[in-house]
Amino acid sequence: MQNMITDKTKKKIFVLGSGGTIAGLAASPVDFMGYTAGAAGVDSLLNRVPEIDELAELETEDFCGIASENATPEVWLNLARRAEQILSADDVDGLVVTSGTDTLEEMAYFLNLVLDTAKPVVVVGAMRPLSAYGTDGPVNLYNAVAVAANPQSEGKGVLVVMNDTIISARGVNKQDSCRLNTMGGGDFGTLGYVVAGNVHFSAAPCQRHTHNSEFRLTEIRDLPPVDIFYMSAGVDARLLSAMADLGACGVVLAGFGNGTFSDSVGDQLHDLIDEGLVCVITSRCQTGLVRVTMPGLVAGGDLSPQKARVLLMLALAVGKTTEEIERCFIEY
Ligand code: DAS
Repeated sequence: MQNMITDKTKKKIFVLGSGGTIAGLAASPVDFMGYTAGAAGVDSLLNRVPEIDELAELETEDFCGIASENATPEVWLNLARRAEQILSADDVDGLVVTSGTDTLEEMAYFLNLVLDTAKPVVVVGAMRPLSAYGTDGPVNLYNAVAVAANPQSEGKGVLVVMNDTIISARGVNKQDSCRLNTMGGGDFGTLGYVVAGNVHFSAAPCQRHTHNSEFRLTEIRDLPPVDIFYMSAGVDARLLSAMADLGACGVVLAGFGNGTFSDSVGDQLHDLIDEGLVCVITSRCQTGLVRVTMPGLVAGGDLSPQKARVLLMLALAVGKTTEEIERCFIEY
């Protein structure tokens, strides 16, 4: 379903599909779990909300049709390269990426760090498959296009739109396993609302992103392995050295509270740092700031463990020193 007549009074928004529940299909409209993620193409999503054509001139492409629990850093890299190609076209005013929700926050933050653009980029998902009663996908997509076509969205970095809410890629996190309001922004991630296509911003991101980022795709061949070590009472610290043995170039520690960990984990961290691995300390807590709790560690600030992993992979990919990585965790 495309506009046959190009209406130049409208922005041109490109919709790139990457799978997920938003494109999920199940045999029954009351089956919210047993669906095939990514089974429907972007055009069939658009056909479910024909009014979307009034918002913008649309062009579509199905990039991939995966469940995002199977997304990898390589998928992010390839999708980012395609996105940057699309955004480089003079007649494209913005980009919407449809995605699964399980790793949406990591992919959105990665795009936020590497896309060299000031054009609006909006990532959108859904919690109910396209085939379900009350599916949230079509309205989320309608709202995502409205945000991408809105001049106020320019220069704000990658945005996530779900459940009538506009959230920064840096601040967004999936908070609920199954409900429509799953995407939260923590303390500083929620930037505004979009209700039935009506966009209202109340905040803007502070950290560096997109056109103001130093990370450029042309300098990134691949993303080195970085693992997350999740603290729990009595956890076996040897798992950390196992990560190094399996080739991790860096480790993100999801510490307790303000970044604490057991003595045995501390001893292992010392060994990893001596072996040349970069270790970033974050917290299991949903919000709050983490400072360095042991010399040699890099403070993860208020980034979640999974977001810190994205930033550390990028920094290592372009050969940043530990001191430069400390700066990156302050600026991004
Ligand atoms: N199937 C999961 C995914 O693709 C859930 C979802 O998309 O919402 O991330």
